[in-house]
Amino acid sequence: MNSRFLFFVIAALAAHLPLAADQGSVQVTVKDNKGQSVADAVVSLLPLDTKPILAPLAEPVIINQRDQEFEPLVTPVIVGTRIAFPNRDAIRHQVYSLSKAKRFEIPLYGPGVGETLLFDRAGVVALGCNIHEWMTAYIIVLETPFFMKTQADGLAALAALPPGRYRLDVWHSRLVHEATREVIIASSDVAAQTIAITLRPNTGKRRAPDGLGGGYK
Ligand SMILES: [Cu+2]
Repeated sequence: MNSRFLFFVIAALAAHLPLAADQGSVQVTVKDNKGQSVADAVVSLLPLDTKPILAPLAEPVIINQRDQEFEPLVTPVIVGTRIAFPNRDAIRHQVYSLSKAKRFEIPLYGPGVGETLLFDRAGVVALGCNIHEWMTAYIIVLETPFFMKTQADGLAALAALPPGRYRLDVWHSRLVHEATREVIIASSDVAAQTIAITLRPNTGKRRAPDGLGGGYK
């Protein structure tokens, strides 16, 4: 192959490959109506002009049961993801959900990996434990690969977004009103969005009561 031909082929390929510069990003800051940063909110972007490629991880995502709590509290996943619920405590738990997106009950089980379940419907799955009524967690099953959970600073930064129109949604377990808006992502651009949400007061006990001494065995 002569070198001029090779150069031509490479140049032609480069012209058709999407370059990094053709992708946009967005930084979303979620605050409550008092201006405080909100952690554990899920920011997702659903493309409105194209169907996103949904490629769930091959390995199950893990939600632990540790010290009589689910960990993490909030787990966003792509539809079609499998999730395992290992019990890291010395006592038994009984994980269940009554949510429309996944109704299930795993029989009482002790320390170990337990069952792995497939989450194949979009929606919010609220988890509970039949033994320890304070145990709560949420799985957010999404029909888009573009999502992120906010950290303590309320920030979710999403990169490598194909340019176009998106529906931006913010979910939080104590959200009062739906928080959604349309955004346009342009290439090599960082769009900044600040979203103020109203939250119900946090009345739920998150941690196991002190001195419970192991609970149900
Ligand atoms: Cu439990």
